[in-house]
Amino acid sequence: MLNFSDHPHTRLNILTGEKVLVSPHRSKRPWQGQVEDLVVEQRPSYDATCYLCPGNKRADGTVNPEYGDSFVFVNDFSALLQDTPQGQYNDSDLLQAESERGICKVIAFSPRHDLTLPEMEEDAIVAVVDLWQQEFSELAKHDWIKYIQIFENKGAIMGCSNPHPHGQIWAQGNVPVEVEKENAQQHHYFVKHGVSLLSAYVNLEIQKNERIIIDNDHFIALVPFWAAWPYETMIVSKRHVSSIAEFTAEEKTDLAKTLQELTIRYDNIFNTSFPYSAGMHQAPVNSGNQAHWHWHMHFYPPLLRSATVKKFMVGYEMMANPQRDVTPEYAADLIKKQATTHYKTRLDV
Ligand code: H2U
Ligand code: ZN
Repeated sequence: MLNFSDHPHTRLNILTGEKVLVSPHRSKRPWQGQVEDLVVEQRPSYDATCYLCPGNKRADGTVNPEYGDSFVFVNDFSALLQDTPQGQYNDSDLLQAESERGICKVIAFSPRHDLTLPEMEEDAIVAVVDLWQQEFSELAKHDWIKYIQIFENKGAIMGCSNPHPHGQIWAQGNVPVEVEKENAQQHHYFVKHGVSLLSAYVNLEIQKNERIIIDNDHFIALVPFWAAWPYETMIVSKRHVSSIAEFTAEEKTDLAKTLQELTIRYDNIFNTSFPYSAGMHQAPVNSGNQAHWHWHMHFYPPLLRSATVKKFMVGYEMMANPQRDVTPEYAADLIKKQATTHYKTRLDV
């Protein structure tokens, strides 16, 4: 009989309809490799050469204000532009292209150059969540915008250009591929069962309690059953809301708490600033009824065995489908074992 911790098997990602290959027999050896010494990388709280620090000049010559909490501006090297002319190119069925309009923004999470989300105070993280909500609602007022992607690249290994804590928002005129996949899966489930796919999934996970890391009044953080990255997690709102625009003040506070605890646990795994790409998936805007959508946030961290040994998605993963060794249950257990106080604070003891 199939045993998840011994036998190679595939798991279905119900959000995308794709599969992941799990090969637990390959990881009988201890998994958590080298843990870094508790040496704290010191950054100044202000860096005169940083384009995100208050009062500094950015690439386009603009001077940042002396901002207090968080600060948002249009990306000086935006990948999408608002004034792009509309156009299509179709040469037979084979060569197809379409213009894409959009607005790209950068959000500095804090005026402090030396902090990261897990090191910020809860109130300061609430201010970031408030700004995300505000930006989402403002961008959605453009009726041509159909999707708003809020995300963060953290750490040089993820291509993050600057250690000053920041994220990005890209809003665009079409729904991108990953969101389209989740849209189809959630729609199918909602029409068939009358509840959102993620409400049903979270209820089942609460019953099983094998992959849950955080469970508070308004949010669950867990390692999804179908996680592909070693330490992949997902935050899901307990209430079925389709976007961040619907969060109440209480929910925003709980989201800030969840983000803080999850990222502290991450940092504690290898006593390092844990890199990841994280982003919210939520309903397309200006696109009619989106009742099937359920807000959630994915965390895709690249690390495998230590602060420097990353998991490569290559070979079989590129050609066939993602593959992992240890089970999602094992990863959840490991993240759950981490302390909820940041390792850097332990140095002060
Ligand atoms: P990362 O989140 O990948 O670090 O990207 C930060 C963005 O900041 C990047 O998209 C922008 C870059 O275009 N940027 C500015 O808007 N102004 C600057 O002065 C430098 C970088
Ligand atoms: Zn800075």
